[in-house]
Amino acid sequence: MSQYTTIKRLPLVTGEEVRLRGWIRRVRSSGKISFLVLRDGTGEVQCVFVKKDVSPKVWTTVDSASHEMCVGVTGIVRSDDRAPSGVEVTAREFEVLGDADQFPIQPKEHGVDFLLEKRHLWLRSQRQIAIMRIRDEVVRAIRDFLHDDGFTLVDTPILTGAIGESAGTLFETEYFDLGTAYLAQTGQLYVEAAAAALGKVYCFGPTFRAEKSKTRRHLTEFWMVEPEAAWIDSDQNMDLQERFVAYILERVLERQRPELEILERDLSKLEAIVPPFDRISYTDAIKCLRSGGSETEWGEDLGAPDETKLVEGRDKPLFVYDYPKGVKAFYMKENPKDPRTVKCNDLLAPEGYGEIIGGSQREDDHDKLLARIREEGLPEASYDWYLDLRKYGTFPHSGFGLGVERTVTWICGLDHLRETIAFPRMMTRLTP
Ligand code: NSS
Repeated sequence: MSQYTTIKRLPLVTGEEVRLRGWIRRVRSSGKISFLVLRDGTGEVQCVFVKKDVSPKVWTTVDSASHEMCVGVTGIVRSDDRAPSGVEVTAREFEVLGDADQFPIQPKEHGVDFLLEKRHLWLRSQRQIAIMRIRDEVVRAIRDFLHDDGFTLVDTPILTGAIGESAGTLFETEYFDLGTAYLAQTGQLYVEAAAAALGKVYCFGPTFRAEKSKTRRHLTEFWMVEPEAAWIDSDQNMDLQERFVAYILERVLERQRPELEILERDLSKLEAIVPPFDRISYTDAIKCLRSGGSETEWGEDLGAPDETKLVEGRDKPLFVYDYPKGVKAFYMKENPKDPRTVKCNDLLAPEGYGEIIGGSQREDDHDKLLARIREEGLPEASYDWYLDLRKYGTFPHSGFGLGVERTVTWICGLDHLRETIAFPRMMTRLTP
């Protein structure tokens, strides 16, 4: 028998002899019996070695086995009601495929800096595996929702010639004879062009911001999905965001419950989130904050403490809409009812997780957009093509960007963004 079986398949072959391979999650021995938990990427199973039933050579090897070794196990599958997977393996043969002498991460408390240093090995922990699976489900839910809703994926460039969001957080690199290229902060300007071709589009990829902040909400490289749709205004844009977020949550709750349980996430908090979500204007938000003692004045951006205050006592995410022009990007549509503000929204997650979405209706008036580009001191020539969209068949359109890591942080109930991506990039971390 040379074929290997996966752990996931074991419940289908109870009573049979199988060969497994994987890594040792943990191993403990009483001197007469050894329990070894094996992980193979499809699941985990306990393998039991009884000294008197295996050869002396097998017993000696098992007895000296340590966690995270790569090993092969042969044995009989038995159903076992106490085991999480419903089965365990009575083992007969054992071989070491890859040693793991002195595995750096031991079953004890390690500081987070050490764990980040060993991120390539830390990924094997049960908690990190749960987070990666939830992230994967979030990403799949995003794609499924958009596909089913009639959006077409359009991949946008990472090397760009125009500033997408703000000049303050650009990564630059020399680009042959053409001067400076910037790593994309957003694909938005490009999906706006594609929306005039396809109606409903989205881009989904890594985006880059040279954030000099060391907060728990900022990465320098993060993944953002950016839907963009023709004909929808700011209110309809919020309707779309609401349906989108509710769908993502529903999918994770439906398919990744065991993973959420590993993370000890309070599921009732996530289950409570069904549309509609409350909406409050920036102006009302400021009133509300100031009456609660905040010093933030009308015209200033909301800080993280303000955001936390606003969602206090709320079970669902909260939309804050129509911010002052001065704190938002140049491309947002001027509010006809109050030109000091723009037609935009942030979506704040509950429990103090802060902003997970930024969206807006786009300025579709050529001259107003040009004036904004000038006001911001942006290099006009780089926006020629973007202004063309307002010269040739301009159309009302809106869109938004949802940050994957912020969303996963909230869904998983984590303290910090850094665990939601396999290899986080922050101001102070470029390796592994
Ligand atoms: O800057 S945003 O608010 N908006 C945009 O980039 C628009 N161009 C999106 C659009 O309308 N197409 O960023 C959107 C989201 C924000 O709500 C966060 O969830 C996430 O992107 N974001 C980040 N996540 C992690 N780290 C950093 N530094 C970060 N910056 C934004």
